This record gives sequence, C-alpha cells and structure tokens, in this order.
Amino acid sequence: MDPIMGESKKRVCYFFDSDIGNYHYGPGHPMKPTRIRMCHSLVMNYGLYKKMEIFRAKPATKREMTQFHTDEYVDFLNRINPDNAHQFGKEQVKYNVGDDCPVFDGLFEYCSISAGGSMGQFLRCSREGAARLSRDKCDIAVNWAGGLHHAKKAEASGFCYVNDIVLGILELLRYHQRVLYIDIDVHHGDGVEEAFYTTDRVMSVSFHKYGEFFPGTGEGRARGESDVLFSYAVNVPLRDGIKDEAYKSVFEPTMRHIIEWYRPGAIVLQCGADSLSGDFLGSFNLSMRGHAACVSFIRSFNLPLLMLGGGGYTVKSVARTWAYETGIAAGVELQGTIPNNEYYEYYGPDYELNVRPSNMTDHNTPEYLDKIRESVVELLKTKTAAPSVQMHHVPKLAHDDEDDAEMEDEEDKDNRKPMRLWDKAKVHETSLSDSEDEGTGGRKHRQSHKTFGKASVADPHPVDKL
Ligand code: V1D
Ligand code: CA
Repeated sequence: MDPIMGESKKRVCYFFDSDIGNYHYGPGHPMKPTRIRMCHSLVMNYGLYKKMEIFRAKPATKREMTQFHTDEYVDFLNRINPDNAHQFGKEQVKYNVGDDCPVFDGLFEYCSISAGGSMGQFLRCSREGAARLSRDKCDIAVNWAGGLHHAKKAEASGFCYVNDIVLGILELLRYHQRVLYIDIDVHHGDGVEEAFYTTDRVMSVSFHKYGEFFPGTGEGRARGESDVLFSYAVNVPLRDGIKDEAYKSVFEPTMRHIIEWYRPGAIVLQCGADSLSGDFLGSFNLSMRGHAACVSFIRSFNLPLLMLGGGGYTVKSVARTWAYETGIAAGVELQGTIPNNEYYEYYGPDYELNVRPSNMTDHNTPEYLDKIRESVVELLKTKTAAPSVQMHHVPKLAHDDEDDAEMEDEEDKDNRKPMRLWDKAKVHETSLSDSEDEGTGGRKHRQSHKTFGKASVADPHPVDKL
C-alpha cells in the first residue's frame, strides 16, 4: 500500500453492511451481492481501514425511498416475498419484476441497505453540521452496494429496484446548486438520466456500449427537438472492445470540458465494473488500472465525490477493482498479489491484483472517437453553462425535525459511529460465510434498525419540481 505521490489527502467515508452478501438474486442470475463482501475483505486485508472511516449506514426507510419512487411501488417492494409472490401477479407485470429483477428473500432490506449507503452519509453530514461532506469531515463517500442506475420511479429494471443514485443526488441538491453524475458502467445510466431529464441542476453523463445491448437507450443524440435545449444529459455510445488508452482519450477531455463548463458543486461517480475486460455480460476491454484511472481523474478535481458500485459480473474482477479504487479514493495504491482473505482461493491460480485486458478487437476507430468528442462539445454549445438557481436556506424536509429528535434519542450508536478501530479480528466477526448461489439470505430476524417517524409526506416526488 503505497501513498500516491502528488495526491491531495482526502477524508474518505466508506459504507459497508456485512449483511449485503447474504442476499441472492437466485440460481443462474448474474448479479451476485457477495462481490461486495469479497471487495470488503480485500479492503480490510490490505489495511485500508487505517486510511478511512468505515460506517454501516442506516438502511433507507420506505419514506426516504418515496423521495423518488411512488408510494405504491415502494409498498409493493416492501410486501412481496417468494412465499406470497403468487398473490401479486398483476403487480409483478406492472412493476417489471420477473427474470431480470426477481423476487428474492430479503429483497426490501437489500434495497434499503443499498439506498441507505448512498443517501445516509448526507443525512448524517447535514445533521452534524451542514454539508460536512463538502467541507471538511468527508470529502469522498464510497458505497459499493449502490449504483443501481436502471431503477425507475415505479418500475424495477436491469437488476435494480430502488434507485439509490437518484436518492443520493436529491440529498446533495439540498446543498449544491448543480450535481454532476458520471456513469462508467458498460450499460446506459437510463434511470438517473430519466429522473433528472427536465432539470438543469443535474447533468448526467453516461459512457456505455450502444447497439443491440441493454437497455437500448443512450444513443448520443437528444430524444427530441425540445430536449436539445432542455436536458443536461450527455451520452457517449461506444462499441465493443474499447481498451484503456482509447477510453482515456474520450473520458478525460470530455469530462474536463464538462466539469469546467458545468461547474458542479458535487460529483456522483457510478463505477459499474462490467466495463472491465472479461466481464460476464459486458464487452469492453478495460484493465483494472484503466477503469481506476477514471476514478483518479475525477478525484483530481477536488470536489465532494460520492463513489458508487453498479454492474459487474465476474466477481473476482469486481472485488479487485473496487478494492483498488477504494485505495485510490484514500490516496494509496494497492500493490502486489492478493493478501490472505476469506475468498483467497477465488483469485487463483496467479493471485494477481490486476485485471488484465485481452487481445479482443477494438471496434472503436480513432475517427469514431474523434466524432464523439466533437459531438459532446457541440451539444454543450446549445446549452447555458453553469446554470444557476437561487439557493435558499437549506430547505428542511417535512420529516427532518422528527428525524433529528429521533436520531438523538434512539440512534443505534454502534451502527452510526465510525469503525476506525476495526482490526482483522473484527473483520472475521462481521463477515459471514457465503455460498454464491445457494443461500437463502435476508435479515428476517434482524431488528437493529429503527424506522423513522411516520410514512408519507405531502409532496413525495420533489424530483418533479426541481
Ligand atoms: F443472463 C441473465 C440470466 C438471468 C437473468 C438475467 C440475465 C440477463 C443478462 N442480461 N439479463 C440481462 C439484461 N436484460 C435484458 C432483457 C431481458 N429482456 C428480454 C431484455 O437483456 C439486463 C442487464 C442489466 C445490466 C445491469 C447493470 O449492469 O447495468 C447494473 N448496473 O447497476 C446494477 C446493475
Ligand atoms: Ca454507463
């Protein structure tokens, strides 16, 4: 673990809930939450706990989820389980629950953990003294259980049920005029783009494979004439086989231009690891270092940064890359071979940290990449740079007072305080054994988290009104 020369020191808050690895989408499903626990095991065994604060976030409540999602949809997610699913036939069709987004044991708790990690830190920061994320306490927040970018207001999609990213951005918008969302998952970040399509306060930039690939959106052009002026969505459609150098040649100039032009107050970076070489679903050819170069580059702008997970289906590559990127966030470079950890045998036969590129053909020609870079510059010329809104005193949400009072009285201190003092013994204590496809998961008997206040606020969808 070597310090990265020339990197400024940052305070990193890392969110992890050891229950996450207990949830299973079902046999044969490519999404495996256990990859987050594998990553965590590397993080701890590389000693990164010495370089950051580790938190277990408060799982998001139903009411927090309805800041974006409809009450009916959240209620459905809360009620359905494998035993009663047969009673929800019509709703399953309506909410797109099925093959890609199956009903599994503990589904709602899984969504709560993922969303809690992406929004909780901002709630905590605001409670502890207005936007500490932006100022001192926390410069970078990391939640590898988040990044579920396909979930819609009232619909599951592409393995995603609750859109933790939209919820995290809504929280950031309470303190920042403009938030920039960047998505390096191999799939188009359609759920986030759609949620903020009619506001200039969030700019969404997705790099993805385009062409006969899920979800089929993100071509690169605006959806309609009026959108050209309206929407702050940028799409970078790429072809199969893109490698580190070519990706960097599009990512860095495009993102530098956008950041200087849009001047965001905070950045959310979705680090979907299915853009890595050899991914089970993806078809890009990035090495671990090529993927992580995007993180380093965005970190170098010294803006409050929320780093999230996303896709990634070759679990040993996902775990290595996100552990390495946790190091980048903390200003250190992980080196050498994989340290001893609970999943050591997964990394054989070479036990290398790096995820190497393959010799597959790159279908992105230099001319094609030139065209993409130019088209982004042209698109931005049709819009106002750094649009401003009148910022008021941070508006309290209807439930803030209740929450504050309840936090003081009843907060589970163990769940909230930084676990600075974690050592290896503690890791073993919090890590459960896991089998990739067979466990039933869920936290049926766990009652450690309190639900805040009463459900439902008068205006449950502020995203419509930004
Ligand atoms: F291969 C599978 C096996 C079982 C269940 C689903 C899949 C699977 C593979 N690819 N499903 C897909 C994609 N779905 C479809 C639709 C099926 N319809 C007929 C079309 O092609 C979904 C891919 C989702 C990718 C999610 C993501 O990586 O972007 C992600 N990001 O954050 C979380 C997930
Ligand atoms: Ca993407």
